[in-house]
Amino acid sequence: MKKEERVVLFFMAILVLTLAVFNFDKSFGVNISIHDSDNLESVSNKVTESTGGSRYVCNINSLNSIPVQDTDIHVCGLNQTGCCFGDVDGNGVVTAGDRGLILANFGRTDGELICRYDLDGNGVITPADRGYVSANIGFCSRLPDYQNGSGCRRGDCPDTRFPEECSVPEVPIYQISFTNSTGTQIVISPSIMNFIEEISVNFSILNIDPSVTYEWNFGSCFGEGGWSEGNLTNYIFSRVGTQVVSLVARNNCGNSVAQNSTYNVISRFPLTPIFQIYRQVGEGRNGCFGSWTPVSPSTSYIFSPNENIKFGGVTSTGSISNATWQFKRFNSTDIFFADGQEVIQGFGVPSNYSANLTIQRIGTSVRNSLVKNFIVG
Ligand SMILES: [Ca+2]
Ligand SMILES: [Ca+2]
Repeated sequence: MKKEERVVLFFMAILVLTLAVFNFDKSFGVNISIHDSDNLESVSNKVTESTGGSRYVCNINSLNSIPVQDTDIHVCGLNQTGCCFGDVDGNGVVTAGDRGLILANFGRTDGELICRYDLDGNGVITPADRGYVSANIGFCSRLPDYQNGSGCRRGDCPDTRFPEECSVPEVPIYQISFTNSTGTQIVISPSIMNFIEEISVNFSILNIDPSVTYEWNFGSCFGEGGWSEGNLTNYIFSRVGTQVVSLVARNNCGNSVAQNSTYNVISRFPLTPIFQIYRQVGEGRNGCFGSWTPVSPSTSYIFSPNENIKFGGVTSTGSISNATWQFKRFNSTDIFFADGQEVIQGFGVPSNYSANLTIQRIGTSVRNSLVKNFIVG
């Protein structure tokens, strides 16, 4: 099929799905009956998972395991232990003894130590911090914001004394489109999660982060193996049914966001039941039926009682979820059922019969049927 034809078909299908007015199934022969006019239901199943870190937040109360019992950060326990600015040993009072702990930690860079002993909030533990103890001896002042769990420092947020641990990539948002015959990109509505098979579908990240790599995996392998990298890619879905598009965004420190989205891939052909009736040729061996030859109405479908007859519907088109057969004997309540696109059946009672093949479209209750008559006698 030429590219232009594919594009036209694709565009037509989008119209069908968008407007829900025109229905492919209404354009077929007299033997086809339509039981329902539902369209394919959309699939929009997205699952997102992420891995990654954040920035250390200095919280003296939590370091001292003291529950906050009030919105006032100053009231953090019945005995208020740990709440007084400068009481670095947490014994409830600010004394000269607290200076010793600061001295013991001069120059240390661990986040928790900076939190406890960097009393002037400049990011390093130096002799200057001891001066804040001296100035608060005998008092119980509120903790400054750079010690009270606010994550800020003197009103500036975040508290940049603590390095940012590697962040998690933003959840990627992508657009789905295809290119029409004039080279114009046609964006597919996000609410329509159906693709037409054998059409090249474009995926492009909208919130591109240059420091992030994007890896795509497509449910059914095709071409380059069903995967791709980059913020812009395309894929041809070649298998009808439900398929998953998985997108992983990973930054240079290895944190990632993975997102799986499920879509319907629908046949580019309308739902059309087609079947042939076959006569067995010769005798089969080893449990096999032997070979078959198609019979045509011009030679009449006449079979012997109990003769094996093959009803082959594998050439039916469309997004088929299942195929069922009903064989009825004329002027009788006898009815035989069978499942599958191809069945082999014999009939003992000489009579006229009808074979009815019904196929159903994936994800819907849309069914189309084809009936042919044959004779056993
Ligand atoms: Ca103390
Ligand atoms: Ca300091």
